[in-house]
Amino acid sequence: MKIFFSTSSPYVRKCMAVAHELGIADRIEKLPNAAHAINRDANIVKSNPTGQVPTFFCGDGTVLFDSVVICEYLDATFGGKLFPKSGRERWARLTEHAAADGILGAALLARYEATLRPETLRWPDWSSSQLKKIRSGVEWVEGIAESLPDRVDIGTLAIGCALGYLDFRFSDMNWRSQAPKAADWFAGFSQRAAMTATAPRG
Ligand SMILES: N[C@@H](CCC(=O)N[C@@H](CS)C(=O)NCC(=O)O)C(=O)O
Repeated sequence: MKIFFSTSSPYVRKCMAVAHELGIADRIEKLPNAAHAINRDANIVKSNPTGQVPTFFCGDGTVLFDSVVICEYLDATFGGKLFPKSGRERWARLTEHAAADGILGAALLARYEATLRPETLRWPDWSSSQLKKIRSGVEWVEGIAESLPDRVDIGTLAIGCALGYLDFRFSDMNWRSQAPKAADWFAGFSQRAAMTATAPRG
């Protein structure tokens, strides 16, 4: 198995954290690439029309994207313990996954605005609206924080990666002051081997 990888991508991190929890991370070869929202990497585009990381090669010719699909594929193929199979538990965990990815989507857009868009073309209302989305996502996580302890599943892994990305790229936001219960949970969860092994860099 192979993955177009990045040490700074929270979506790649989520896939690799899932792989670590399933005990198969060392079976995934990390492929270098130059994923970039403006200067797209044609080599990724050959396999994934979005040109984004993560892009995953199953080893039998199948290519998977995006991270939501890759995470569920890994779990279904190598253990089946991180995604509940059916019922309310499943929808709850998938909704947590979506909330975490919602935080990340807004965070990435805000970052691109601040780092990629030429300064003269920047639109402050755009950035502040993405920051509001991040904040309402964090508030949502705080609302379910009492359900997080003692769970290792796609919901907690995705939320852990999203909060970790805020620490990595948006430390000025001080999300912990807005979400003290989630912060307490995150302090412990981020010490899991799957989280320390995938901590963002770059
Ligand atoms: N929805 C995608 C998002 C992936 C994504 O945004 N990846 C970023 C890196 S964190 C990327 O490849 N950016 C380059 C681009 O957008 O072209 C997923 O869940 O995998």
